[in-house]
This record gives sequence, C-alpha cells and structure tokens, in this order.
Amino acid sequence: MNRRSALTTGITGQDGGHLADFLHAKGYEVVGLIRGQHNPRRADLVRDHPFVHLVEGDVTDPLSLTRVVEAAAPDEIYHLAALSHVGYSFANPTMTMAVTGQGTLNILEAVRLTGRSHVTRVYQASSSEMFGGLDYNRPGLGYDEDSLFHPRSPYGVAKLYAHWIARNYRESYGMFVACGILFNHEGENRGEEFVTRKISKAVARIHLGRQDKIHLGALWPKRDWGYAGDYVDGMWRMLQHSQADDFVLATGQTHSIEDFLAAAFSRIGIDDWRPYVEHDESMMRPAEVDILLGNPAKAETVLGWRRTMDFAGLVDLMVDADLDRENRRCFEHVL
Ligand code: NDP
Ligand code: GDR
Repeated sequence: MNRRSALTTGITGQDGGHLADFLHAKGYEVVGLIRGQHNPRRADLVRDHPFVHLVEGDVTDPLSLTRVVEAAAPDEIYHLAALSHVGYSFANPTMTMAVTGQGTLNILEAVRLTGRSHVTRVYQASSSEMFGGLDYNRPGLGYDEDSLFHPRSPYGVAKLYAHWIARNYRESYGMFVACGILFNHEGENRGEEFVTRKISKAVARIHLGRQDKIHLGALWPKRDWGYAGDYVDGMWRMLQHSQADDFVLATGQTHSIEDFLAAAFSRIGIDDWRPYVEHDESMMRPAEVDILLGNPAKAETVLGWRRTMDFAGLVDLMVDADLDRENRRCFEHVL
C-alpha cells in the first residue's frame, strides 16, 4: 500500500517540527513547504528532520501553491504558515492579512483548482486570538466552538478571516476542511519572541550568570498554556474524523504571566522574581487580550484527544531545555 502523504506549511515553525516528527512516526511521507531565496532555518530543519521532503513556495504566491499541491498530490494538508506574532501584527497589518488571512484562501484555491477538493483533507490553524477576553465576552467556564468572536489585533482579525473562508469552502464546495481553534501551546522549540520562551531562556541565562534582567510588557494577561507536542496529535485526529468540523484544543486552565515567572524562577531556586523583571513599554500592545481559557470537551469526547502535560510540567520542561542549551553553548565555546 502507498504511504499516506502530508504537505505541511509552516514546517520551520514550532508546530511544524512537532508535527513532522508525529507524522513521520505514523509512517507518512512528509512534504514541507519552505519559503525564501535563503531561509536561515533550512539547515536546522534538514539536521533535525532529515526525512522531510522540502518544496519551495510562499503562501502569498498562489501559483507556487498550485504547483506544489499538484506535484505533491497530498492526502492531507496541514496549513500552519502564518505571521503568528500578535504584537508584530500591529506594526505590519497589511502583511499579516496577506500571509495569515489570505494565505489560507490561497491554499484552499490551490486544492480546488488542482481538482483535489474531494481528495485532500485540509487542516486550518485557527486561534484562540479570535476570542476577545473582553468584559462582555468573558470565557466563563471556557471558550468553546460556539463562543462569540471579537478579535483584538490585526493577527486575530486575519485568523478570523482564515477561519471563515475555511468554513465557507467546507460549505460551498464540500471540501474536508477542519479548523482547530488552538489555545496557546508552547514547548522547548517555541520561538524566542513569545513570552514563555523569552522567560525560560532568560531564567536559564540568569541562573548561569549570563544575564541580569528580563524586559517584559504586560504581566497580568492570562493564557491557557498547553504543550505543542500534545496539540499536533489533536490536529491529526481532526483530519482522521468522519467529518470536517471545528474543534477547540486547550488545557482548561489559565495562568497569568506572573504565574509563569514564579514557576520558572522557582525551577532555579529563586522565590522572588520581581527584582529580575523590568517593564518594557515597547512590548505593550495597542489592545490586549486580558484572559483566555478554553474548553476542550468536544475534542475530548468526539476525537478522544487528551493533553498529557500540565502547566507546571510545561514550565519545567522549557526551563530545563534552555538550561541544557545554554550549558551546551558554554561547552562548545570551551572546545
Ligand atoms: P511559528 O511562528 O513558529 O511558525 C510560523 C511558520 O509560518 C514558519 O514556518 C514560517 O516560516 C511560516 N511562514 C511565515 N510566512 C510565510 C509565507 N509567506 N509563506 C510560507 N510560510 C510562511 O508558528 P507556530 O508553529 O507556533 O504556529 C503554527 C500555526 O498555528 C500558525 O498559523 C499560528 O498562527 C497558529 N497558532 C499557533 C498557536 C500557538 O500557541 N503556537 C495557537 C493558535 C494558533 P519562515 O521560517 O519562513 O519564517
Ligand atoms: P500571544 O502570545 O499573544 O498569546 O499569541 P505571546 O507569548 O506573544 O504573548 C502572551 C502575553 O504575554 C504578554 N507579554 C509579552 N509578549 C511577548 N511576546 N513578549 C514580551 O516581552 C511580553 N511581555 C508581556 C503579551 O502582551 C500577551 O498578553 C500566541 C501566538 O502563538 C499566536 O500565534 C497564537 O494564535 C496565540 O498565542 C493563541
């Protein structure tokens, strides 16, 4: 029997790496879309995931996507590519809409125009940033698939467009397009521009005497933080289900950035994190999402999805991984 094949956009990102390993372990042929004349992340990707077959394209270039979908003829597409940083989206709203919003339309059109509407299943990476965390729209016991949307950033608005165009192609053309509304998920390979990784890396460096302070913006916002390795399993389950649908993946617990700081510093034996943190006004956003909390009951019941890691385990894993990295860096320097 032929191996199943999966085309993954965003292969160089956090989720792309976890998903590539997950699909490879399941026996898939993994094809990864990589962009750019020179992508500095290519070498790491080839080293860490040598089994991935790389193809070149950009989600803002519809012709490149049509060519790639035609050549790869994938059974499944995991569409993860995005400009995914909420703060960055305020400074670059047009580009964010083109990549994070219209990129999804371009993928769906590539599938449709290559005659694969009823052959290729598509996963759309929707986001909890589509909810607002505003007073009138609080999560209550947790946002679910039917909760009101009120995005608070150009990124959130672009994701909402992508979410609805995905639903529209499902309804209009009968395409199998599943939308995962994923709450924040982190891990050892989280980008250093996101707050959890910024903290875990700084904590490791403070422990080793290489850094004195962390400069952060708002500390009160609460997020429902899970582990990325758990969430790629949920993405896959959505595409194996009998019908295309929307699913929330979340832990059902919410913690503030202050909670994250406290847990991360306690991992290196420091009880009071406040002397190490300085306010950085440039990290403040024009509009903030104060609280996110998800209710994953539908994914648990319908897909049998379960998260394996809790908040404390996640923080420890991230700090330990950064301690390892920093120690190795020191060792390589000595050699
Ligand atoms: P990352 O920011 O780590 O990765 C984004 C990926 O998109 C990178 O591989 C990047 O490639 C690629 N990309 C950016 N622009 C383009 C383009 N024009 N054409 C092709 N590829 C491009 O994101 P994550 O892995 O954390 O997230 C994966 C997806 O899930 C994203 O869509 C994100 O918005 C969404 N999401 C993430 C959540 C999270 O907590 N992690 C929660 C909810 C949704 P390059 O190396 O070229 O920059
Ligand atoms: P988020 O993640 O915006 O939730 O989006 P991020 O880690 O960027 O911010 C979380 C919260 O921390 C506050 N914050 C800071 N954030 C960053 N990045 N850097 C700082 O120095 C800092 N100081 C405070 C932020 O204001 C915010 O309240 C992530 C992304 O992965 C999205 O792509 C995804 O869709 C959502 O999670 C769900």
